[in-house]
Amino acid sequence: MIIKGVSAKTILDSRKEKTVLVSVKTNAGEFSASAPNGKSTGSYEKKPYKKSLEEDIKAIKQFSDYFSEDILDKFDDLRRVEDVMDRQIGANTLFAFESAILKAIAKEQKKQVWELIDNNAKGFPRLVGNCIGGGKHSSLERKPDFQEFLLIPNLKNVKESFEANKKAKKEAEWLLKKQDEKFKGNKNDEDAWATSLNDKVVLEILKNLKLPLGIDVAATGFYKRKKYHYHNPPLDRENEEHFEYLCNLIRNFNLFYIEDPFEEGSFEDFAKLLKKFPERLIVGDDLTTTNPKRFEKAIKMKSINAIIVKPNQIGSLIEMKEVVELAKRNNIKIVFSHRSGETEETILADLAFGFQADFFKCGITGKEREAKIKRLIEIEKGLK
Ligand code: 2PG
Ligand code: MG
Repeated sequence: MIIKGVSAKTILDSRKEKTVLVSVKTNAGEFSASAPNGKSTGSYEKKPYKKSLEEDIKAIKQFSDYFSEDILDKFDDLRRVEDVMDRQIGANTLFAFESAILKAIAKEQKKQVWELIDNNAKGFPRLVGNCIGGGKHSSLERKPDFQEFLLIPNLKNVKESFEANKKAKKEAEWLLKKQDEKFKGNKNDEDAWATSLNDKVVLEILKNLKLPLGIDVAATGFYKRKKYHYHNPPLDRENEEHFEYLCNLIRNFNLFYIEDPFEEGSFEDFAKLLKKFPERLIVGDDLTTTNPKRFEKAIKMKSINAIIVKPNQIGSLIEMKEVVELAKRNNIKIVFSHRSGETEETILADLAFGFQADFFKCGITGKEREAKIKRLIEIEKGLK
């Protein structure tokens, strides 16, 4: 496949914030891909744009005919693109560019994107769906301190799990209406229910749904000057108190999945929690930011047994692949994940399936998130 031209433009994400869409022209036609935006971003994420979105758009156009002599025909050929582009554009633009290239290669070879990664892929990831939200993703004044309350069905296939999550989310709406007098069906950034109830009451409600439960504490979001500052109810917890509080919740609500339980620098606290609960998933997101260096440290310190993979945290799909390979070598579960500001881009499903992720964290409802889950179901159907 040969790139004959590259262009980029601004589009809006599900939060109506600007993001980038990159298009490549090739013999097989024109292919586009867009990048999402995070809000509770880890400080070790790569910058989404080198200077600004607008500057990235200008920069990428300057390379419009740069690759016209280069034949790109497999996933690892992205390395050649990165050797040139890495210093010119930010992570969002690089991810969108590389995704558009993968679509073009796949089309030319009459393949699907996931087949460029692993022809023999078969196992499908388990869905992780955000049902109720608080923290930075909720605009309510009173809200849970944790960012996400997640449903993680363990059913026969993706389709059934998707149906189960949608049904459970409806049931949660009804339960919220009974318990939260202010609740009128409000939604948060990820189309999860936005409630004014606190963490414990939310977990009490979700216990009724009879599905495996998880939380994304996104603890960096409420950590300042060595304390975790809870608002609902207001209480500043020292490290040790926060640790004990989480241990109690994990036991009482039988939490199966715990993402970012501590702020992003707390490799030791993660390790302590994992030691205590080796049979649960202790998941790194802001801790590891899809960065091989951060991940190596987490492996060395035995901080986590699962890692979030968000391609636009790092931009480079080659480095993302390194993260996936490190995870597989060290027996760490892989969770491919959306961002809170999403587009209708579906390549995340192909990447998750191609790289044989264990989990796919992508909300439950909302057209941007459903598009990705539906793409995964389409792959599943195609394999039958
Ligand atoms: C997270 C994500 C997605 P954001 O913390 O896991 O749910 O949020 O995209 O805002 O970083
Ligand atoms: Mg997270």
